[in-house]
Amino acid sequence: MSNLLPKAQAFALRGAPPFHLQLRVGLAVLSLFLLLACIPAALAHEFKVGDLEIEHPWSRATPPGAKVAGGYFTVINKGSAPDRLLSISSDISDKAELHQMGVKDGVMTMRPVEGGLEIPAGGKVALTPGAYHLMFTGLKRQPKQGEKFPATLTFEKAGSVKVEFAVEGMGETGSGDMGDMDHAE
Ligand SMILES: [Cu+2]
Repeated sequence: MSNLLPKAQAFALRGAPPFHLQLRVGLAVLSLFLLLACIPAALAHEFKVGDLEIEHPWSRATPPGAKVAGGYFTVINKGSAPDRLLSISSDISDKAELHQMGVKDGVMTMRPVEGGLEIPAGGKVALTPGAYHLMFTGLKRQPKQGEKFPATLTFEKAGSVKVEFAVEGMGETGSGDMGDMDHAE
């Protein structure tokens, strides 16, 4: 009895935590490590340039022989001045154009956006099927589901940024289907 107490005190003074605590800390560190290891593949599909964040660029697999593919993402402007998406380029196609969907005389049409697409200060613009979108025209090959292909977006103020478009399934339509739309090349 008189021996146990000084030992316990000495133990406490050395500051070594009890074994079950060490185990818990060890497990916490391990699970944090595993969590961080998994994030880049699953979630971190986001790109930054200047005050802009480009979230989840995605495209769609295309049938053999298709000459166009859509491109979609969201741009968030955290700055206090508007910016403008001016151009897009990618090795996957000859050209990439900014398109705008609209209804003219009851018919859905799309036309190129002239002068770039404004990203308002403190605001965001979503490029989605059925609204503003990118059109990769003159495809050199078919994007395949599950792959990512690189592209470069150029903004008036923020400059250029390399992004990767994640290719989703052919049936992926987002908020509206434009699979039957005729795309001028
Ligand atoms: Cu289009």
